[in-house]
Amino acid sequence: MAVKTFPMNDAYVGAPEKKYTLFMLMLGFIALMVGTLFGPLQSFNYGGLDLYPFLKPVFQSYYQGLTLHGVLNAIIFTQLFGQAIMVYLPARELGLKPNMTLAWVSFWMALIGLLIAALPLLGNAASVLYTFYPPLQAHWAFYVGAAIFVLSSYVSIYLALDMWARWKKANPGKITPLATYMSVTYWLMWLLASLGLVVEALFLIAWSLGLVAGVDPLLMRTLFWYTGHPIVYFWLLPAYALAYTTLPRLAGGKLVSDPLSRLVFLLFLLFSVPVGFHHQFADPGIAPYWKMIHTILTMMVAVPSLITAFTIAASLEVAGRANGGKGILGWITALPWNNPTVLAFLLGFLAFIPGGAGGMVNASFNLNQNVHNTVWIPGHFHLQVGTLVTMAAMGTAFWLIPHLTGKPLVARGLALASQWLWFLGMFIMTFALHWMGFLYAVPRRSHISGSPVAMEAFRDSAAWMVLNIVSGVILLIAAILFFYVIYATALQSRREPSQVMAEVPFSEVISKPEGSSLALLTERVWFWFGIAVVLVVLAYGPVLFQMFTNMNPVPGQRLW
Ligand code: HAS
Ligand code: CU
Repeated sequence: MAVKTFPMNDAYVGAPEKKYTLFMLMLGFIALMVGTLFGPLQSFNYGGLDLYPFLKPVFQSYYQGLTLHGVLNAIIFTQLFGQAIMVYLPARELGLKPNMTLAWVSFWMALIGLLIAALPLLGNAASVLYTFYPPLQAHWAFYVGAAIFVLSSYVSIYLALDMWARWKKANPGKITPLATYMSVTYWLMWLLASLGLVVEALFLIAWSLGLVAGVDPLLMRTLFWYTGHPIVYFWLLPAYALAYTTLPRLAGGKLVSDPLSRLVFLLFLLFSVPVGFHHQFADPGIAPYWKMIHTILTMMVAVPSLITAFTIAASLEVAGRANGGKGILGWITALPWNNPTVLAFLLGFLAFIPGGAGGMVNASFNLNQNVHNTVWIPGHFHLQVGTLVTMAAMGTAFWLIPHLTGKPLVARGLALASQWLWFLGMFIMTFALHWMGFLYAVPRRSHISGSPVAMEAFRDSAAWMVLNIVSGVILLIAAILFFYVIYATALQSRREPSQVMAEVPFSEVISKPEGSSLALLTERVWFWFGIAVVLVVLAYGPVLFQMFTNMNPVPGQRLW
């Protein structure tokens, strides 16, 4: 009888992509950990409690803390998570290895870019917040580091497309497997979406090096939001891909429809980009009809999320009924709430419902006037990226780290507690922020706790402010529990063969792609990519042309 031997001390023999994925993932979680530590300081600020004076001389100001919080959480962590998941899922699904040399190139570019950008950030020479609106001007190293970091994602685009092309060649005429389809459309969307940031980075680098005397703030804002809206789907779609391809199985059921799931990713490819003016409703210099066109296109890009709400809820119902759930709502209690991964997704999606509804308010041209630049907006996006995306990443880490390392999850109870607390903390905080913004117009990105005048002006919102303090404490505890669990898991010396052999828990599907005309239609990826490019040219071309030919350059300022 053949005996199966197992290399106990090297989980990566034959699967070097596991090591790459682990490194990307853990670098992302380190960024998230540092960024998250500044979170409670922000919520305390909106609770009227200013702890920043105690952090001197290490950290200089609220704005430095806010920049670190935004850059590390929203730009660094999210991209690294995408680079881990959206390369690893297709590799496993297709049974192919990514080009490992380039995979490591992307890791080192990300790390080096991050370190270069970190120096001015930590030295308070780049406290320009994560949107870096000129005329605020950071040290050149911040822009150069950020550019190298973002360019590392281009290597990931190549990795995914290369695996897809190899598979296509070996399987002519076949429909691309689902996770790979999601990865391909995701990376193509990012290829198109990132162009704004790349062009803006060229201007900002030249400006900060003194090669040009000024840049046009409106043009820079427009280039930023060209990327800045679709970037939110760049953060979201790895969470969606995991929700489609693994959550139904983890919950004990099946994905209801493969073709419908493809359609979702195709719609994101088409509509993610030509919508950026919904961040610029208050900006002068863009005619209202262009803003209205972007409002309509924004409503289009909510459609794939509404389809997702249907498909994921239906798949969860299948799971709940398979687990013995009866009646109209009995399937919900029959879901495996005691599985920390499933729990994280369920709670994350629950938060995404009000977050999505708030997004529609923001996108409605005229309603936006009531909430723009108030703390309603951070309330909105902490439900979206701070809750769903982050919880999907945390929940996935609970099976992925054991899968990659062969080391079993430690302290499962604490893992569960971390997710309940994270959800509770985010829910309380975002609830308070929405009302403070809506009822009292409390401004976002403002060091109100450091200003007696502001505290007096917003006295009426004191009850909501208390909730911010409470949520900051809860979130801090949640973060400590979560990071303890993942580091204790990854750093232990125990490995279990069963964990290393475990497959990615890909879901089975009920409605398959074979024979589906919808699936065939979505398979023409390059055609759809071409349509996406045309949409972008139509929605942005004339406005950008006008801006590029009427620039009003201004010199840089350092206001902090
Ligand atoms: Fe947003 C501002 C509009 C989605 C992130 N957004 C922001 C900012 C960020 C952000 C970071 O139109 C601030 C930028 C800054 O610094 O200035 N957003 C939208 C719209 C959507 C949307 C229409 N946003 C997101 C996502 C984000 C994100 C996703 C991150 C990941 N947003 C705006 C607008 C602004 C804005 C304006 C500018 C405001 C201003 O004035 O500055 C839509 O994509 C939302 C669609 C979502 C839905 C929800 C579907 C529900 C689902 C859950 C199903 C539940 C299940 C649970 C399955 C329609 C999928 C079952 C559970 C059981 C227990 C059974
Ligand atoms: Cu947006």
